[in-house]
Amino acid sequence: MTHRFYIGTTNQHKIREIGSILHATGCELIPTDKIDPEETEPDFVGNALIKARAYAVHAGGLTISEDSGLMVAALNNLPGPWSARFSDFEVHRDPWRLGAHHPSGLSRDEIDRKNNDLVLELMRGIEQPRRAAMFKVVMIVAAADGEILFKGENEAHGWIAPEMRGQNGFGYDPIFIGHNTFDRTYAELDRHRKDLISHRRKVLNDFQDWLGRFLRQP
Ligand code: ITT
Repeated sequence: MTHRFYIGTTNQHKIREIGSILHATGCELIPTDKIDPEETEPDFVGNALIKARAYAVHAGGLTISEDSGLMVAALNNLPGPWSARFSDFEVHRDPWRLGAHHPSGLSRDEIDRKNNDLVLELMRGIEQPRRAAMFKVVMIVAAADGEILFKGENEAHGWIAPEMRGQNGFGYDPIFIGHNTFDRTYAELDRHRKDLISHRRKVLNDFQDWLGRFLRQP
């Protein structure tokens, strides 16, 4: 039996990873229009709720959305919810915080590279064990009337690599070494390997538990 969900995101990499992880469960993902609602909250949950509601109401059916990002302990958990466009911000030290936002208009690939350069530069001189980091994700399923049916949070722990390595994946994958990836960055992993261990895989395990209960409802 096929279960159809709209997938509300502008990020093709998320669609590929979520689609690949859910493939065996009989879930089919239907891309929506890229309405790209403004993410105005200072946390992942708030922004995930904004996206899920906006996309579900727009699509008119059950919709999966997520907010995710990289949190680096030594940088006061930046880039955090600002991960996607981190290098468009001024970053202040002591305490670490974001300053003014200067939209660069760069493509996703270009800005991913600038984001990685910026994190590596900010981490210069910071040695292990102070390079700890994690990928965080909040995933939501919303109904066409905006009701929230599922909310899951999960994370994958690791640390920031000394330099960019690898060609696979997206975003911060070239600078993130998982605690279980034997010193390889996520971008050096075969995509199936990342799909087995990532924050997205973990939250989708929670999603599948919810889906089982949801489908058994009278
Ligand atoms: P939507 O909001 O349209 O879904 P987005 O890419 O802007 O797309 P987010 O606001 O959730 O999504 O930002 C997530 C950013 O966090 C993403 O652009 C990457 O820079 C980073 N990120 C999230 N998951 C990642 C992963 O698995 N590997 C590497 N970087 C990741």
